[in-house]
Amino acid sequence: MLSRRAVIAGGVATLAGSAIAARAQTSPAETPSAAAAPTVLKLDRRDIEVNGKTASVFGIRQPGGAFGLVTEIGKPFRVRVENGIDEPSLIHWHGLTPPWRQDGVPGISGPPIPPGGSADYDFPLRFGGTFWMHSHQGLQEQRLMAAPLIIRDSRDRADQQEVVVMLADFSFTPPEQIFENLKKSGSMAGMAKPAGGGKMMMSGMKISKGEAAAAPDLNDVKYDAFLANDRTLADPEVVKVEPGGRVLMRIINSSSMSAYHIDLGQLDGELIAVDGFAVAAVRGRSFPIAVAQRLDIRVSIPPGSGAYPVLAQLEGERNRTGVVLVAANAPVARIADEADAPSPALTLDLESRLRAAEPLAERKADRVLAINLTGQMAGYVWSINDVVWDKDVPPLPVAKGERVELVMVNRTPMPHPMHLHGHEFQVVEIDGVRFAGAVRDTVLVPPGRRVVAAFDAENPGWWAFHCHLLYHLDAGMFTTIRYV
Ligand SMILES: [Cu+2]
Repeated sequence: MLSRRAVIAGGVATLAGSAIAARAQTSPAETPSAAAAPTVLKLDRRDIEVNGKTASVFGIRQPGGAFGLVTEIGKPFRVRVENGIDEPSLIHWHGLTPPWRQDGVPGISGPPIPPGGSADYDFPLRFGGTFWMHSHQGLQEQRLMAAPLIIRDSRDRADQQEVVVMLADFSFTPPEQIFENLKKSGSMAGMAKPAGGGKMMMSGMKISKGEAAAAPDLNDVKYDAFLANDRTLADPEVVKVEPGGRVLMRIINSSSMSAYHIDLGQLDGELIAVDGFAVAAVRGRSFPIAVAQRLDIRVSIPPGSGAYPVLAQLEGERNRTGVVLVAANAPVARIADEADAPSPALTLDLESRLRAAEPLAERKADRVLAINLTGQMAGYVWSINDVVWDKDVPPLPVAKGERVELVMVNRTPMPHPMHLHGHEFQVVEIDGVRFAGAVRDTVLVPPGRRVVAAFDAENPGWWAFHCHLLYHLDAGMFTTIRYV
């Protein structure tokens, strides 16, 4: 079944003439100069092995085989995406601030790329850090159409090794079937449970903070495996590191629906950036990561030989995945893919402690937008301000140059990681307490909580703003802002 967004996007492509439209994604003002050839990123199918079985998934690779892109600040983002799969696709540069026509959201920034077609991108990079790229077309992200996007900058150090860890949730069930099952089981859950109990929550219903925090609804989808760089703990990636050395872990949660607790085990870590943006360093051995977020964690490797698993445990469950850092050829013991005990749900405890290294300028909001996160498991209906997205929903009003505050209040029993396209925002309030929180692009809003994010409207265009849980966004927890 085609998803609603695929249908919308398909409509646009048909109107514009898909082959021409895909090439027209770069406006004349942004035409790549002849000076440097673009980096080619090819979308294709590939096989990986999961739980002893072969799985056909998507991938985003350069002709040499590298996944995604590593570039550096000062270079333009000059990329050609070639669609080598047998369906339309479009790639979003998660966390970057391109001109809106290059943002990679079908039906909003432009049409999808038809099979065999390509699209060119060329824009300046405003900042460095750990980002990622993923398909915004239909449910392709669940089939691993995602890759790292690393922009090196002056924060990176020559004496530090970098390890990129991409987390993903994996199912042998096709995503379209997962979505259908959610709609069916959601409606059955709705019939079986009284309103306000379990997964049945009418939108707009008031829930107290304590009540919601007591029993959040987690993990709609039961996955077959959790992957770190495409592998499970049965055969994890083993990375050689220097005894006594420093390692920057760039952790990217590319999962469709799953949040984790990063567990550094015996290693001391320092969280130095979230979603690419520097924060005042936070020391620790455990850090939460919601869907679509990134954590840059610097770890110190002890002297001598040793094997150091860096694990990601699914919130609310025992399942885990991860990689192993190995110094001086230490033997690597088999790590169980389940922890001894379930982990707690993610909270805002870390978020409320984060402080941006470079906060937005102090400024009163010119515009405050109420964003109620609404919906219900019955029928799997998810919405913003009780409106299920379709292309006719009017964009939220914003004017160029304004300081805008998004007041997000979660009126459902599920956590929602909210992502704004085209702008970095700053977390400036949690439940009435103002503070100069992290600058980032995705923030978790747990059930019953209120999170306020501020941004400056300095990148005119039409931008998506949505829950990053794939099936929530596809079900309609999605809206847009538009200004020129
Ligand atoms: Cu959601």
